[in-house]
Amino acid sequence: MISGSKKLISVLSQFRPEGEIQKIIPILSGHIHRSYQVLTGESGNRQYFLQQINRHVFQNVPHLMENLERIISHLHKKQSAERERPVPSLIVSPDGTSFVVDDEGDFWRLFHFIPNSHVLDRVRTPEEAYVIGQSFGEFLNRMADFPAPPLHDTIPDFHGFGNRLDTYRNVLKRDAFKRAGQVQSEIEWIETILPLMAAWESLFENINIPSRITHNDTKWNNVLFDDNNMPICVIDLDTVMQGRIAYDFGDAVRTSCNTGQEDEPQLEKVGLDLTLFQSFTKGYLGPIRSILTEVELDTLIFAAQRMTFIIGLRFFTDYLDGDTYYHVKHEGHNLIRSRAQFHLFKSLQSHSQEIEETILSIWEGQDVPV
Ligand code: GN1
Ligand code: MG
Repeated sequence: MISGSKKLISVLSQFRPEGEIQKIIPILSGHIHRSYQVLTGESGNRQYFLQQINRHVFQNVPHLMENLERIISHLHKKQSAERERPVPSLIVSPDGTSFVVDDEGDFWRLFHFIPNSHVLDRVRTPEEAYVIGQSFGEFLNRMADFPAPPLHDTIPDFHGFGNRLDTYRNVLKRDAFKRAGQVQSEIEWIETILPLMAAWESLFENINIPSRITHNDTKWNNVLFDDNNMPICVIDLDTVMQGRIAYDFGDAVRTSCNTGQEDEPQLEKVGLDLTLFQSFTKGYLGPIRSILTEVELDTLIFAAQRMTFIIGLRFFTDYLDGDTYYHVKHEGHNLIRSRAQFHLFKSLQSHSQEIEETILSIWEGQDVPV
């Protein structure tokens, strides 16, 4: 029995997947695209991963897909040179393109679903934090010799603080949904943090931080695991472009080393888990030891605070703006997410000494438990 709309089936058939379509199962974990697992073949034993690309977030989908094809091809070459590990792979439609456009102008793509794979529902153990760190570190290492020409910026100035602040200020001024009145204490708190953020930004601009290809969306659920809970590969490659290691490290700490979920409403459950942080950092720094510069190392110390504030500000902005960017489960979801991020930011601030000591002692090779 097929569950799924006519639209999905018509899009899928343009890719000519092998076997008859048996089942289309929505996957609800991402905040941006619409994703589905597709089972085909007599017993539904062939699997695909279908995505409707969010074209409001990614405004030049042909550029995005050109990047993705080049990144996947690079990772495939690395994979055959190293150990045998699957990487995501795209299905090319019979007319030779890796995406199709439907009659409403929406873009779709189809991947092979990596068999027996899953993402964690959260990071619970130091071992998990370690291998997530290692996976993102290895990813950076593999992309370090990515050949010219440069990748397109799929979202311009994606992690730029000035950019995010300008958007916030404009949205707040407009207050189109009349929500600002209820969140005055957050608005006032944000103002108190801005000088610190501005100081970090001017440091970022004035020191010579190498710009390199980074993942830019290093959430723990962008690492795929096998049935033995071993990592398979890094997924969600849409924001892979020029960036800073601090963006990747900071966003991964924000998501993988939090005692609570990203949208935890009970703030007392949210905070930095130092044990997970130690293991994550140990896993992360290993594979990038040969490429990380001293200057980059210094930026890691405030990276988690910077990214947590920026993502919190993005959730908060989207709340004020009527929830148009992130998928939400209910009204107020973005506000809950932003409050959890701001709370985590405070926890990171209160642990800044331990964060610095952990990073430096792992870097200097002193033993820190996994
Ligand atoms: C989005 O696609 P997803 O859910 O992995 C967002 C990230 C945010 C994240 C917050 C393109 O990531 O920047 O950190 O939500 N991706 C984009 O959970 O905006
Ligand atoms: Mg994503």
